[in-house]
Amino acid sequence: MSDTAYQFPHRRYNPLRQQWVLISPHRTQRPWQGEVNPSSGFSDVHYDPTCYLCPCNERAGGHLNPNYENVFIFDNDYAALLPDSPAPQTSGMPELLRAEQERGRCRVLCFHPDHSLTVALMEEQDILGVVNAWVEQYKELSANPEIRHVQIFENRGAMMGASNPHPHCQIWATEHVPDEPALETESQKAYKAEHGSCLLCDYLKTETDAKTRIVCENDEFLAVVPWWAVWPFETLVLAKKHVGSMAEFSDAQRAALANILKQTTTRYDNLFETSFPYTMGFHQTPCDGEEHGEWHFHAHYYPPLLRSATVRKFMVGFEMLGMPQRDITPESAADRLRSVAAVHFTKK
Ligand code: H2U
Ligand code: ZN
Repeated sequence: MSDTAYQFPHRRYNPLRQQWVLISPHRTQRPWQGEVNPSSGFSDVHYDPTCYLCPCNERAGGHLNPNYENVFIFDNDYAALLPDSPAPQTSGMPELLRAEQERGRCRVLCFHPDHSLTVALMEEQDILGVVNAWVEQYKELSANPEIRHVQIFENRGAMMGASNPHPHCQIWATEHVPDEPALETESQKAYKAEHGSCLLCDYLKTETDAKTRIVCENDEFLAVVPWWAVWPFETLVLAKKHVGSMAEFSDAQRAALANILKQTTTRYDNLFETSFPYTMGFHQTPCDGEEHGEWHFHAHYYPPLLRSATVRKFMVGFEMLGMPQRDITPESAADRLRSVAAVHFTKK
């Protein structure tokens, strides 16, 4: 497809989610009289006595946080999953009303004792400490025979529903593989069976050759606005070597992951000179006891902002009832993320 063809509505295929996305580049021209969200500013509060994640503070249920100095991990006081929830009573129920037991664990991981920091503002060495903690958590939780999948994710900013600005992520370990990674497993397996190669290794090569959607990279990781991006400034961070999970990372890959996360979030912040909101998370090998040679480690960033720090994209209307749609092309989004400074604007 030539560059001019991108100017007209067309649809693109996402082979990981087996889903089409409608691209309507001209629609950003339309006037906006809808909601304008307050922009997410930066905090200069390093310790907040009312924050339930700051060191030495009290959490729900009277738990006291230690005076932690780097990362701090605890079981979520409002866990969505419990290790010992019993099977629901289903005998005699109509066939269409299915339910299953779902045991699991939910943890919260604080990245740093400083309440004001974000990944973009943290020192790379401290982000490496977070990466090491993720690896340990993934290893520990996936060794549990009742756990089939470990989802590590971060909700950043009030716009994405984060309940607290203190830098943290969540870890949900579940008895079943959730729908998104289950779909990606199926897609990667089917691709490997058909082509004899890895879907994301082949995609990585395609993007490296094309160059137009690359945002940033280092020796071990590549960040691109994927061909099939749904969110305006969505990025996909791909391991350059075929590796299924963090558990297999070398020291160089751990350090490089810390680096690419800082690079990506810095560019996000620089785009609208704001603390850029997003949901991000890692997709990696399920721990369901099966061989998963098809799995290729990656991270998805799903940020909601569209045209400024205050106007977000809504997934409503046609997108809820038909299919996802985007207004700016992935190529122009990548171009904009590439052209902002690589160094954080507040630290110039
Ligand atoms: P989010 O900002 O992504 O919502 O994560 C914060 C989590 O912290 C949330 O899942 C938990 C909430 O249940 N939490 C506690 O475990 N203890 C508390 O005292 C408050 C919040
Ligand atoms: Zn705090």
